[in-house]
Amino acid sequence: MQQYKNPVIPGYNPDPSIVRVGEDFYLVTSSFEFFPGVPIYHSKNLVNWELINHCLTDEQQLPLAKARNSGGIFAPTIRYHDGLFYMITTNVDNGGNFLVYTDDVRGKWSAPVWIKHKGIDPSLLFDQGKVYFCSTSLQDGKAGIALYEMNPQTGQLFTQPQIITYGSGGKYPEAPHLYHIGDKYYLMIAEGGTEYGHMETIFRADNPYGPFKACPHDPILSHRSAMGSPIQATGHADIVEDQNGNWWMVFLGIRPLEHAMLHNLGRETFLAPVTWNSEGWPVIEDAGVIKLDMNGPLPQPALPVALSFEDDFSSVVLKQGWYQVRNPVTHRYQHSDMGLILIAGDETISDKNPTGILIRQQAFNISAQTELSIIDLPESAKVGLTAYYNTDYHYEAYLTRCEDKIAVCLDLTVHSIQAQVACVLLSPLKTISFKVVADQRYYTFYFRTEQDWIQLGKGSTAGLCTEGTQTMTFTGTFLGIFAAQKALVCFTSFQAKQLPTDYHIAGLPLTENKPKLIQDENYADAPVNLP
Ligand code: 6LW
Repeated sequence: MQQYKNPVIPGYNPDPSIVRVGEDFYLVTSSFEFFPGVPIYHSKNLVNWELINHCLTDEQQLPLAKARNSGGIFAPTIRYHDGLFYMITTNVDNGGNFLVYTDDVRGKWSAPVWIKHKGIDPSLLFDQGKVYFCSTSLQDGKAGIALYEMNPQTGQLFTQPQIITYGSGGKYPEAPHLYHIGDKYYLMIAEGGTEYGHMETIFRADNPYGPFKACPHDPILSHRSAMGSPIQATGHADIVEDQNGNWWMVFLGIRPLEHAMLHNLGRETFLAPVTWNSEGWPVIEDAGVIKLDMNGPLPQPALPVALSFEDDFSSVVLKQGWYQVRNPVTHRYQHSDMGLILIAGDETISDKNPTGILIRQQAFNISAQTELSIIDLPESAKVGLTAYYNTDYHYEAYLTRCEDKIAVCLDLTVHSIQAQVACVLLSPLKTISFKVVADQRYYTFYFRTEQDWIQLGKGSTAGLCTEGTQTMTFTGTFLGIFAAQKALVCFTSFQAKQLPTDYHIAGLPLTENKPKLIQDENYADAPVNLP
């Protein structure tokens, strides 16, 4: 038995689905309005996961122009059969259910194969020469799980939809996966909705069409009664047997802020060992409640995890891990020997298609910094660093030109409220660096024109949390760089690194949001030189 830490894939990585091929595990998560779509993670030990590719990497596979905030790509399922990987998902704003496939999981996936079924959370079972497709279904206003037989190469559905369960009574029966284990068919679903009442339930039958009987100790996983737990909203799971015959469950969960039932990191991917009781039903930990520190018979030893990301933009292609909001306008991004050039149009960062690249925030205590050099900064143009949730929730420190003077400013946007909380005039300059330090209370922004970082101001972490958004959202916070309103800029570096959990900046209260020297442990001896 080895120890490991949850979540195994931190940051916004919801609706995980997993498959094993030999000694390799592949896991996909949903991606909503972000490009590229459906990230693919690889692991040998189920704990250390590397982002290796995406299933959806072009506009034909991933039309996002019409995608709402937290619209676009919902939950995916990955399966492997006869040398081919299949990924099936739903574009809820353009086309509905579709699958793509490939014989090289690290390569290009096929064009979309569309499937005529209205529902979400599609899944596949390859079984005894047949291919079963199941998904949520609303019949006569009643939510259930529908099953079909299909041809995965054409998307053709051979049979009429058969409702195989309405669930165990929880709202939103969804995220179905059908498994043929031993001489039984197991149907596992999520119920309760992807909030604090979330749960995972399982049913069993002698054939794929049922009748399905519920597991006597359902829900097999739920934190709905574990109020004190630092983990909440667990559910939407998939299971896999490892090469040693041990079973594992991956599922989503959230880590609310210590001081509020709010989460800014999104729904993350968690792992739990599965044991089978004498009646042949799965059992997860202590009555379906899991912990941050876990033990299990990992297929290979766990390695230390270092959450950091670095890019000197020397590569001609964007590094895995960078995301854009909806389909990128490719001519706005140019690789050069100096770095990554962003060529903004008239759009702002609140636009549906801002010019910028983002990485997932994977830890509460994290810092990100970037260095940039100005090529052209017309009046009102903006370039800088952002903590970004979606078009309506983002904080950014940026360089701009107002009345022909150069200034660094901090804007906070929450709902339809946009406030400029700091603005400092600077002498003309060519390069500048920005930094943001995040913790459970604040995103604190800094700028540097010479040796010392100067604190610009803060935005509250609570303002970038899923529970507070004005529409239902499913994503999490990103950190990244942007250019807006005709700015022409070259970013020369970007680094993000996890900070010690006890890392804390002796900060000024939010109300005093104007630039002032703040001593923090890293810059204890920094002299003040405000312009
Ligand atoms: C996912 C579904 C869900 O497809 O949210 O609330 C959707 N439940 O299972 C997006 O994550």
